[in-house]
Amino acid sequence: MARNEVLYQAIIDGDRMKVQESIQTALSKNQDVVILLEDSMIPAMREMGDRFSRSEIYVPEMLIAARAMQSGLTLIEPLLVKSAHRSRGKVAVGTVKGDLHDIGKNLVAIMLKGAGYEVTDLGTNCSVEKFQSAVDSGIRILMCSALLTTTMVYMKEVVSHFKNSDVKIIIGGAPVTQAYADSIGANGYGRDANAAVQIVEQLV
Ligand code: B1M
Repeated sequence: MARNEVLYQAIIDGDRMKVQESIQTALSKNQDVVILLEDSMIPAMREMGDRFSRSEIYVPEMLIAARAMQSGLTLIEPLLVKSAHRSRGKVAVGTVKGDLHDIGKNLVAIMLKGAGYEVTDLGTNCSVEKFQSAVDSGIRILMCSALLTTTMVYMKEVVSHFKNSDVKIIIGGAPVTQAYADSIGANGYGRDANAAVQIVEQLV
């Protein structure tokens, strides 16, 4: 399906109302919600990153676009989370210490809920202690997200902390790669939110 230009532009413009309107219009025409997400919403955020790299926009514009994106995600979440009758297991998701990016992490949480997992969202800026608190509550699968090259290194600390335990750690985020996951001894790497769910299924 071609990109939904109205939705794409509304995220870039940070126009929350228009984001919601265009999603509703698309859904009323039976357009696929996953395609809207992958072909229009995520590319809009990528475009904002490219503009930021070229110094055409600054942090406030990125933030406004992120809020518009999040308002769209909130609207489509119930459609992505199909009703699961029985819990398939518990996982915790969090963006690592020093990192405030949460859209990718939220998407991972939504997809996991959709696949029937009970998800504890630890939020952003998660220290080892925060991940430990999830483990103390009985969770054995931790999902760590990072969007900055400066914060992805913290994942190594999380992995080291749980090294001699039965806790499984899956990592992901734009700068993260399978090679990095292997190098720090993580149990899995997800290229995107769907891949993250597949890795959890394999571990469970
Ligand atoms: Co920031 N930012 N940002 N930013 N930001 C990036 C990441 C950047 C690439 C932009 C750029 O320069 N082109 C750049 C990082 C460069 C680098 O490290 N190499 C950057 C920078 C530099 C910064 C600041 C340092 C800017 C500054 O202050 N000077 C600052 C850092 C703040 C901090 O965290 N301490 C900053 C701040 C912000 C905002 C707050 C303004 C805002 C975030 C708002 C929010 O999240 N609530 C923001 C935004 C919006 C972006 C971009 C434009 C978009 C990120 C996004 O939401 N993408 C981003 C550019 C880009 O990504 N191209 C950028 C959409 C989202 C769906 O994708 O999160 O990648 P993503 O998630 C994907 C996959 O990565 C994967 O699944 C998702 C798709 O299904 N995934 C996982 C993610 N987590 C996973 C976990 C898994 C598995 C898969 O398993 C556990």
